Amino acid sequence: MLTIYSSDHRFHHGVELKDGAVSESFEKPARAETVLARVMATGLGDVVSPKSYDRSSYVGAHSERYVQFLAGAWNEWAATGRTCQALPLVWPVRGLPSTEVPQFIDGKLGFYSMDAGSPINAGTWDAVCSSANSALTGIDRLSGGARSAFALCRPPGHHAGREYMGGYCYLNNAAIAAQRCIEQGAKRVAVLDVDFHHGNGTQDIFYDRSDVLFISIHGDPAVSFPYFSGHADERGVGPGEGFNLNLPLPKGTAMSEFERALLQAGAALARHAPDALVVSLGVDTFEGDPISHFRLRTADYLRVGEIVERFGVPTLFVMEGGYMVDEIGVNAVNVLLGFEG
Ligand code: SP5
Ligand code: ZN
Repeated sequence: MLTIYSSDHRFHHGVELKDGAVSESFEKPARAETVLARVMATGLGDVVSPKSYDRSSYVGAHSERYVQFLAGAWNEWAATGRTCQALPLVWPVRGLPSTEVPQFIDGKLGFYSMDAGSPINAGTWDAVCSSANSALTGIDRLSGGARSAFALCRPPGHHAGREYMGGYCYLNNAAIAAQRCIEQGAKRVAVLDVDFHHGNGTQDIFYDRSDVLFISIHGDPAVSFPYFSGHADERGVGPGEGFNLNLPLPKGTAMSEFERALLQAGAALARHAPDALVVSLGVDTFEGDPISHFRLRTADYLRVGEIVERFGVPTLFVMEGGYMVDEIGVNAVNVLLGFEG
């Protein structure tokens, strides 16, 4: 299987607020390096750099004004004299009346985010583009006839909605790839999200559409991030009704229950009969993950890949979360090796 990877991800590295203090983000450069090292060590296949794409390729999944905001956010922040990372600290929640975009960067950061989990520094935009471009290059390989590809994206994307960042995500790499697939003529696409966290951003982007089926298996939002989406009764709206499938699972879920959900996802996928499948591949379902609550083991990831292969659809794997840095390489690549058979 071909891997698409850019070392430009290193330009992005941030902090997060945890237990009342600022510390290095769990979402750090070593994550992608570990996965790449494992791709090479196992001889999974060639590794290529992403092609470059115009930023208009991100519009569709995202709004034009959000893409513009992201591209310019660091410069607007730095123009105020600050050299620290940019983080939002105020949000337009229920009850606050204004829906206008603020003129000042501190207000814009809140307007275009869901949490304080996506810091922006001088290199963030370049890294974010390289990540989205990896997914775009991957989907173009599928259009060119490949049966599968692996976009080793960093930063991840599935928490980023049409007009917001959050949860370590900025551009929704999987959604951008799925959207391109449709624009290039596919009638139906599916996104299957197996990251521990609900893919709220991908859901947001495709919620009113019937051409892109979104399925997410994740920790029950009653007790897990992102808390405000991912319930089973979120099924899509308007023409999109019935094309959003959430499969929340309790804390402590191990492979037997996870596998049952995967097979349920497979049945829904078969009914949709997509031309292509994008898998949002998070491995924070691992038993040792520092921020999540499932109990998958290293060998289970081979089985996940095997099951996805049996769906019989050309598949682009897009890297999402996974924070036990010593293990994410083996676990992510096990999915790909399981798929290869
Ligand atoms: C892409 C992705 O996996 N994003 C996840 C973002 C999660 N952000 C909030 C995590 C809060 C978890 N707090 C648990 C602390 C355990 N010591
Ligand atoms: Zn996650």
